[in-house]
Amino acid sequence: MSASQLAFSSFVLQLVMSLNYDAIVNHGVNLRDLCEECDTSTGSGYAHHPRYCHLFVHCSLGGDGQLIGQVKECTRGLLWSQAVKQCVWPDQSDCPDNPCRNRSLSFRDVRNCNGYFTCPSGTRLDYHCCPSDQRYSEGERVCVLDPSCGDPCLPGSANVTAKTPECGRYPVEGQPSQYLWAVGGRNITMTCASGTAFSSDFCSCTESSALPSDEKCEPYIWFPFDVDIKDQEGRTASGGNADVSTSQRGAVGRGAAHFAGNQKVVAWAMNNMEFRSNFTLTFRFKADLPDPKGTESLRYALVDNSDCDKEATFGVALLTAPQNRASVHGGFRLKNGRAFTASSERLSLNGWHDVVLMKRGPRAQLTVDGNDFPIEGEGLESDIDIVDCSMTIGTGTGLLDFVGYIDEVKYYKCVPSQYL
Ligand SMILES: [Ca+2]
Repeated sequence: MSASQLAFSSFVLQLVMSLNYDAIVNHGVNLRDLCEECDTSTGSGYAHHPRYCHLFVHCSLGGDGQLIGQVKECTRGLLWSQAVKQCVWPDQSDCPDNPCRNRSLSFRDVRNCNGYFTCPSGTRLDYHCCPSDQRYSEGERVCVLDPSCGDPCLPGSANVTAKTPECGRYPVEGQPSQYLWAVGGRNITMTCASGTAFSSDFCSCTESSALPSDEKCEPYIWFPFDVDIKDQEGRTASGGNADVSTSQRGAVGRGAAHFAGNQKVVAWAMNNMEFRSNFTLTFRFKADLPDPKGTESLRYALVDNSDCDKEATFGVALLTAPQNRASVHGGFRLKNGRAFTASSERLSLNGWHDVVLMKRGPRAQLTVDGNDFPIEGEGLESDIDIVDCSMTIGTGTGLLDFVGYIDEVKYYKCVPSQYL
């Protein structure tokens, strides 16, 4: 077969697979009708998928003002919850056909005709494959003969539900082909095979061309808050009810998100995100709070990932002090079960302040207005824990709602060289 024939046949295969996928997920489902039920007051909203618990519908307003519905899939092992509008562990999903709530249920893998999910434990999904030449029949809940189903059992898909283990490896600055491996409290320098480079995302050495690249560290999510509350990088749907201040006078809140005390911005895609040990969060803020009289210290949310009433695994908060002073408090909760934090010195309560929270392997620090406050302790090389909560700006579990302005929120899956 010539190269052009090969390219053509793989194109046809892709076309068939995508037609097949669309036919399955859209079968009998009118996305626009579903989106009519959505709250799209912030520009986009979410509806549950009526056939499959691991799918959901992202509804957004098109340029013509019409609602557009797109079917999206949860990360493997998770199911959609319409109550909290995010993908959650299966036993927490309110999906009517949730097999973890009704164990007689199962559902097929929409990407693979012979794959299907069950939930015998009641808490986690198990993935199965039918024998070759068979497909999974949802109606009968058995594998049935179908030679037209040629999908292979997807490699690695049988083991999709457990929390990912510690990576324990992190990059070496300026040395893409090396990584550090934390073993027994020590770091060993390892070298990747020729032609490969270390990727924090994959926790392994990968072909250099496939890398998101730790060399060129760009924001993964960026909220400039200049005209709306959307992610400039287009990687996450955001929701919330903060407003973007566009006041022309009094530059105080110009082009920044304003939080009136019961407001927030949520970055949905950071739900269940694997941060590993290579993390940077930067933003600036200006509180608009009354002088905290007396000695009582009040704790206000700035940015963290505790939007689902769980403990944050990263976060920055503002602690007030008497005489219009405050300190910034930030840190991480890691997979080894330990939490590490640092506090800045006292600052003016209602001034603009720049914040950087970073972690790379065993090194972490909070930086406020250019001053570094190291985060230290034994076990700091562990990865940041994973939690089924999104990043939330302006509110947080156990914290008072922020009042004031927050701007230029950036999350990087790496550490830009200026912060190392
Ligand atoms: Ca801005």
